[in-house]
Amino acid sequence: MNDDILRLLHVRGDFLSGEEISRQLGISRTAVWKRIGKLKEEGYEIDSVPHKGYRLDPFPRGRIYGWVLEQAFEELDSQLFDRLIFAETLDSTNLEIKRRIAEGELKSGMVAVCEQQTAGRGRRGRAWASPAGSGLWFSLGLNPDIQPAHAPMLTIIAGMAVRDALEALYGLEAGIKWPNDIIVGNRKICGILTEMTMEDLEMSGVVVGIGINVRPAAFPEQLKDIATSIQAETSGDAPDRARLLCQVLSRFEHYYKIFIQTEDLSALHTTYEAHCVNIGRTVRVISPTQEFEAKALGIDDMGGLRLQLEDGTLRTVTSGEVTIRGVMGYGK
Ligand code: BT5
Repeated sequence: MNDDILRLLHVRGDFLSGEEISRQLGISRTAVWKRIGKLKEEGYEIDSVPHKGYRLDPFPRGRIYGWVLEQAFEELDSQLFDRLIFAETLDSTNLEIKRRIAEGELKSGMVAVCEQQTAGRGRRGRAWASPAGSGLWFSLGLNPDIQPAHAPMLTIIAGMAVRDALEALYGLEAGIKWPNDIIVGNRKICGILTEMTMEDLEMSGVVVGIGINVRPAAFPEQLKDIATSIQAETSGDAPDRARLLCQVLSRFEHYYKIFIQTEDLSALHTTYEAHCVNIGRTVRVISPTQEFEAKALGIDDMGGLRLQLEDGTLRTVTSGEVTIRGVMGYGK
């Protein structure tokens, strides 16, 4: 928390008069008033009541407060994640975790969260729209003792964790679109980007980046028919992002412990398939070398999508673009 007025209001936890703030900080009351106005403009939810003073909303929805996140993270008492990093603005939380890994800061697991990303990333160099106040943009840094080829399975686990959290907290019927999208009503509410970091030809860490749209945002025109958010789907209050983060982390940890025992999805693929929207539908697979349609049957223990071609041939794809007619604007 870099603003001393915010710190005072947070510590107080109730109304604090302008006079008291001006006394404690040694600035004039006009200066206090002006700075409060600026903080409000920046999105801090501060109540001003005549004769009582100012109070910071204890349940802020419009923006993420670092100390609220920290408190929720401590209460989570995770065995996997030992560190939380919060910054107002980052280029990308995936890049932030990669920098921390390069600095040797990764122990068991770390989490980086920010309010806005200036260079949010999707797969294959695509951009991820990450404006302030509208999403939960975060990345997990992990150090699993697994083969690098198995790291992409963490995308599957993260998808399951986000889906569970959306259902548990908001009653949303979210589906997983293999491999890395979470959708609600045919629109994308969350995307996942898993990357590896290497050092001396060894895997030095895995970064799982998760972007969840929380509130409707001024998205670029081309996303209007593709994207949705928790608030748009629930018509409720703006979701509490600290709570959402902790719910996803706790579900992730649950599935991660199961995954790490066998280093595959043998104990998880049935649960995954129950929520995977591809299953039973005709999908179009687009790879750099070919394009074909097939029926999706399920996933295998390595997280690949099992397919049946029109002539009955069975095939498994491990990566690539897979579209489903009518989902996320495809084929409309
Ligand atoms: C993804 O890529 O879906 C992975 C997105 C991962 C984002 C998180 S946020 C925290 C962490 N830090 C990062 O820098 N990234 C991760 P892909 O499957 O390639 O989908 C990208 C496509 O989704 C874009 O080309 C757009 O069509 C669409 N898109 C972009 N922003 C979106 C948004 N906010 N909501 C829904 N769709 C979006």
